[in-house]
Amino acid sequence: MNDLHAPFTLTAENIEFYHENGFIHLKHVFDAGLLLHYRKIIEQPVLESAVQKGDPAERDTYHRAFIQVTNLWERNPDVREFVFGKRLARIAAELMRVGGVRLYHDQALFKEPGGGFTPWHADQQYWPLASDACVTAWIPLQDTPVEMGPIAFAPGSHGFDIGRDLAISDRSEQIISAELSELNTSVLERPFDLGDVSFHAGWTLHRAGGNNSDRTRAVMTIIYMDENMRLAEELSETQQTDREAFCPDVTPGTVINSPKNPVLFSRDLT
Ligand SMILES: O=C(O)CCC(=O)C(=O)O
Repeated sequence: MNDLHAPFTLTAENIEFYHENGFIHLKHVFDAGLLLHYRKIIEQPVLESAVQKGDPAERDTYHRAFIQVTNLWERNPDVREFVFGKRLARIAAELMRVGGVRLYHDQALFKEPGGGFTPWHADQQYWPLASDACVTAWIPLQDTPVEMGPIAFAPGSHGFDIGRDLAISDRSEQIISAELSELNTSVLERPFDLGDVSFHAGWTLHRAGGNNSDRTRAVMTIIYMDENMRLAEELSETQQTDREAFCPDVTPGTVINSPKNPVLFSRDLT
């Protein structure tokens, strides 16, 4: 369990890479056995949700891409222990060069066997956050070769003003992929070994291929934000929905410190 909390050494090059590219894929962040233990706990509610969603072939592109269950930490004390782990939270703070981080929310993303691709998008358009100091840890719960649909990134795209108003859909896939091709941007799609974790910034463009295997691609994500993050003053309809779900009763312009947004790691930077 110490592995959940003990510091992971990030180099200055790692932090520089994150700022330049808007993401980083870190090797061997966790022991495989630890993640297999948590997979058993996390998959229960996700599999129940998959049954309720019915036949993937009859869903739209978004719902064919993955089964999504949010804030599992509120349902299960063992998931809470995982999500409250200090190792990932410290990495998030160090990558963003902030003193500490709060939880925005967690989210399991399970791609079923034969599950569809995840269209190009940027996460932050959904989030009611006043700054871009937010990051998602993407934690696969098995080895994830390319045929299972690992997350893929457009390096440097956190600096592009592309598709920032597009919800995850066939349209976001078409428009963003066309604009990235026009800019000759490379796409980084790499296999993940169990224990690898990637971190991507709120505005980084990313997608994932379909799951062309006969196994479920189980992934847990944790979204962190600067501990001083404020609720944006003006919210789109989508951001309003997210605000009600993930930081209710927070006043626009004030620090997002609802009970759903605990500080998970903090250090003195002075
Ligand atoms: O896991 C996926 O298919 C997509 C992941 C994603 O969009 C995210 O974590 O922000």
